[in-house]
Amino acid sequence: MGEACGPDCACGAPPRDVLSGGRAALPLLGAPRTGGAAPAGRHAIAQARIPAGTFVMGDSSGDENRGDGETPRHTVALEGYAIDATTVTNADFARFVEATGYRTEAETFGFSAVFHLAVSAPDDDIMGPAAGTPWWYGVRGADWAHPGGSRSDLDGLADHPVVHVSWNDAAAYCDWAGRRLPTEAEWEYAARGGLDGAKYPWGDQEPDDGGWRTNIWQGSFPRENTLEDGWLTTAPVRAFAANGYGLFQPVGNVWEWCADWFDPRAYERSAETDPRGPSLGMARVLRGGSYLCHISYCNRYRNSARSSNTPDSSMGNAGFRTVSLRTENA
Ligand SMILES: [Ca+2]
Ligand SMILES: [Ca+2]
Ligand SMILES: [Cu+2]
Repeated sequence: MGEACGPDCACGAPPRDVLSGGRAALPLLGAPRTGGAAPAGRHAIAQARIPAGTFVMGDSSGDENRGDGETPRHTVALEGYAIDATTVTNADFARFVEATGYRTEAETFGFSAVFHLAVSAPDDDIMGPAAGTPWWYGVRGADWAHPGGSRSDLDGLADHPVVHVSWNDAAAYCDWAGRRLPTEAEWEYAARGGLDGAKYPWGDQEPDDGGWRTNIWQGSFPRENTLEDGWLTTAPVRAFAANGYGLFQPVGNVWEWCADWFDPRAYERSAETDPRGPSLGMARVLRGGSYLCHISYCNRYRNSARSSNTPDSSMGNAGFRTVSLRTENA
């Protein structure tokens, strides 16, 4: 069960300054980030074409987490766009780093958030459990290439989602690749796969109905995972069937950064056409839930579920997918 985490607690990691014990986290010196100056990169991810159209955004099933602002439901119209069929993989992100020398914020700050059962690091690297969510540890040396800490690597994980990337890191990848992050509305419209008002990308059946349909948690959170879906942490990005638009695992596996600032009241004043969220904020939107979602404490493996974190935060269960630039929209 949820231990110190209440019913409104999401399975994302706490913000970076909470992980570092409530002190403002400072970047290590001598760690300049690059990425903008390199020539545009090759973005190799297969695309799903999303047709122009109108949909009802927000919770239709009554399962909303009220504090997250999944309602009021409202009608949204979007132009067509192309979205990555999968989240950006470790292999994709490695091409970006190799081409640009980019250093992620997990590297420049020197730590990232790792789920306790996924830590692979000497004790000295472990900064201690996070207040309120003791299954999250700040781990020095954890980054996209060392997802469990300094004793881990990417062996066998080339086709898994890149994780430990902050919103700022995701935006840097997009700049290089000639892409952008989806707006929250674009993300939800694509996740729905053409099934209006459904709870999940595949419809209204529960995720274990007829075999597991995505990668979440089974068993007793946060200690015992019975692995019925096959995966403790990340799964390969194509491990489960795609939705009606061809998107793999929009819900489950890893949280996905969106372009928008997060505000739980954003839907009360949303634009009807191509909404882009609040103009200011403290945290960016995360969508889709993760391998840590479980019905007992975080049911955010749903189309309308919302969460957020600060733009410099990173964790082992959040990544991103990208969309075409607006000038390229068909
Ligand atoms: Ca799982
Ligand atoms: Ca996902
Ligand atoms: Cu969750």
